[in-house]
Amino acid sequence: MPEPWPWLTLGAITLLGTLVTLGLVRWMILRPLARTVDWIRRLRAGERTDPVILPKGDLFAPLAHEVSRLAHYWLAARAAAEEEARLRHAGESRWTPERLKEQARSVLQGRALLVVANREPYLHQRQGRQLQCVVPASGLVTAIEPILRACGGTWVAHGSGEADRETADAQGRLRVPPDEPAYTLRRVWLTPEEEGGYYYGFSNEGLWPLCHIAHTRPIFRADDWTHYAAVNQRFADAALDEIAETRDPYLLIQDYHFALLPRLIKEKRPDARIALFWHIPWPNPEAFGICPWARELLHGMLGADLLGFHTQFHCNNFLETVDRTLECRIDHELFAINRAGHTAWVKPFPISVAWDAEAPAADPAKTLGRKAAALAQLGVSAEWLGVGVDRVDYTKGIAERFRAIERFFEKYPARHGTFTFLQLGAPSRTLIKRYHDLGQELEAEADRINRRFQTRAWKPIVFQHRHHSHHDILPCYRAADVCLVTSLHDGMNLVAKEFVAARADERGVLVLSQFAGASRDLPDALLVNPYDLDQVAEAIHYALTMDPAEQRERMVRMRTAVQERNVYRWAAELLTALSRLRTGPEPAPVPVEGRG
Ligand code: ADQ
Repeated sequence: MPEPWPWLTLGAITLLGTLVTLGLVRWMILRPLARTVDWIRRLRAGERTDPVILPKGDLFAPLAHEVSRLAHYWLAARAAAEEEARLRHAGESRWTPERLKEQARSVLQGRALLVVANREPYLHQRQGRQLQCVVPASGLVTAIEPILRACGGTWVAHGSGEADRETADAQGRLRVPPDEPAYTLRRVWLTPEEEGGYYYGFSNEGLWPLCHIAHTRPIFRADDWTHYAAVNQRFADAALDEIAETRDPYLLIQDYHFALLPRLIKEKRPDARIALFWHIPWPNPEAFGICPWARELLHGMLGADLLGFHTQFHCNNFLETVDRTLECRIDHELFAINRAGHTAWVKPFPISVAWDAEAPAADPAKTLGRKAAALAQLGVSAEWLGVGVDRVDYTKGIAERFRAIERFFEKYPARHGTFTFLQLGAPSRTLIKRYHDLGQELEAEADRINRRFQTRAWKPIVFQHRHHSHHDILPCYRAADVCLVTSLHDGMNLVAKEFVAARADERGVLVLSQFAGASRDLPDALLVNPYDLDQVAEAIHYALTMDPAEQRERMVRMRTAVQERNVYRWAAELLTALSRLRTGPEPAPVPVEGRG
């Protein structure tokens, strides 16, 4: 008879093993599966619920991660569909990223789309040993990206990030956005001399002051022009390379950096539909005429099928400038310019900002708390808060704004100690002396005015001379009683519209320069001439004492305007107008028998 012990031991071990295995299966497989199934069921039932997060190293963690991502996209798609349905039901015609995507798809019908802009939508920087992908704060990226995300395509831009080369292939290409690749970014490499001549020189010391009437003399150097023309050719080569395998591609070219590009591309690819959008003002013919290369610039631009500006006034100036400078046939009724058999159509497209349809209506009572927190953070004690947000640029009228605030305190001594103005100023183009000096000038001007009026607990102006994220800027917009936009000249000015979009509490007053394109879209702002310091000072006083009902009425009307004409509508209208143009040679007139 064998001893019973070994059998008993074996039996016990087997039982224990089975129990442990069952426990493990239950703990590691069945439990997470049951949680995931329950979560998916609740999602399907329309409950908003947090995703299942499994501990690192868990067998199902990668699966749960992927399912969570899938659910995230599904939720976003459902929210968009619900929003679309809601808008259709309400008979509204609000533009959303989803609606833009649909429109872009139906316009393009599978044809290639190419965007050319100096600024890239993603740039790579080094942070210690790590590479960091940065999305520059830019209205252009907000406007154009949804189209490329929806339809694919290519964005050609100057590769300006310090780690850009390491993250692109030999042709300078990479797929973006990094976490959800949808389109190609093609980076064009420039030498420091090329960048100096094309970007800092001709574009920003020449064309920028030429197009803005801000009393800063443009500087035109022959070397800069040579670089400008050569870099335009470099971008044209890259664009032609990208559309080589396609038929009837669409090109959206952005801004004054690329005036020569439309012609360079059209000559090689007459089948391409080309739009050039000019983001800055167009001056009158006399002002533009001082540019030694005025004819070349206009000839280059007229290679486009569609030329877009922010306002009708800029379109009028452009037509008149062409009329006085080049030999061509102009249809003043249709805003069409025919030069050597090719027609370019000129049209206004007022750019705007994104509109967050999800943002809940804010409680005005909370605005007071926000303002108190903002003032405490600035270390001042005051009753009212004003805000200004700009790139430090002489066209933005920041020095004039500071002097108008000084005038306000001269005129209204009772307001000393009660109003503080916060100026966020992002350093910009600092390699150009005029811009470098302006930063210092503004700091000195703020100090001078502060010394005149400040007390121990209060000062009139807080100037924060650095870049801020949109996350930092938003609370300032929301806390302010008044926002000052006093550009001496501005194509549109997105800050004015950002301020309005941020005021879900329907409070706050916008003081806006009559020389900014935005003044056409926002007549309910307090419109001022920024050179008239007394008028701006009075506008500040009026804003701070405005009856809350009037404040609300004005803000509600401005919010409706920005919501209806948001940036998605801008992009959709540009693309749709381009698709509807008749391109190619003009049709011959109907022949009449017997007439030669
Ligand atoms: P910009 O002259 O750059 O654009 P603007 O329209 O005012 O001017 O837009 C500036 C953007 O930069 C805004 O989104 C703003 O929030 C951001 N910004 C400003 N100050 C900042 C700071 N301190 N830190 C971080 N971000 C800051 C050109 C034309 C305009 C035209 C736009 C779009 O000159 O007239 O409206 O293009 O076409």
